[in-house]
Amino acid sequence: MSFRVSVLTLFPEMFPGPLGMSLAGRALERGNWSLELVNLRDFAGDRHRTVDDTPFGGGAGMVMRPDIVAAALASVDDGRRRVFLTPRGRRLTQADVRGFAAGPGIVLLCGRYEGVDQRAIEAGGWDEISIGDYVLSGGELAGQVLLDACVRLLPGVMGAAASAVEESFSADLLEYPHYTRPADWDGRRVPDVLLSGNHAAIAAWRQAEAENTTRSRRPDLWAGVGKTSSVANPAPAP
Ligand code: 9D3
Repeated sequence: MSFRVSVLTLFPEMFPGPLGMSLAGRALERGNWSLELVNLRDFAGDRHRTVDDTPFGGGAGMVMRPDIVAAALASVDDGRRRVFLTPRGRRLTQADVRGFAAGPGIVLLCGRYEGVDQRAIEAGGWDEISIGDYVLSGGELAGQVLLDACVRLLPGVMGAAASAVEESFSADLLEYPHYTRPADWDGRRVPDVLLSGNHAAIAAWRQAEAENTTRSRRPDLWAGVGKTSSVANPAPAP
């Protein structure tokens, strides 16, 4: 029972891209997930394989035709969640990712041009998702970000130890800082507490660091945590 991904795109050569390497790549080879690429241009009816047209009402740029998008979706549709990557979408969260990864798979639509005809988005039941407030050239990289986040959660991909850690630490705090050898690097010393062997003190220091960093860098996350510090704050944020 492998996670099935279908991607509708004008640039199928962009896949698997980085998803063919490392953790996601090994998972793809092992069959934890599968990747089907659908070239939207294959659903054009004319000699020039046209997939876009000028916007009704005027304005710059081109719009992807609804009949092309609908035909491409019909060629893969089997009840999986449908996600359209678009700057107009709601922001992707880890909760969304968990939901996608828990299902049988996902159909992605990667937009190009100024957008996709709104009727195709509504008729197809597409969930509209953005990965953040910056402008990309198209939906393909955003789709790869979403898939990377999903694939690492699939059963058997990360290994039991890492998965258990993942579950117990939900993403409500930023991580504490990490250090390794050498203990003194160019006069920059690792915090003494980490060399002390006092595991309770180390745990308290890490918790305080995580809380201070979250409070100063991500007040939005900190507000969501809905608690004040569980310990005194011996480690001020940098
Ligand atoms: C000139 C008007 N543009 C709005 C700022 C339109 C537009 C910009 C970028 C239309 C499409 C795109 C391409 N971006 C995506 O397809 C996209 C995206 C993104 O740009 N940022 C964050 N998430 C995503 S998901 C898909």
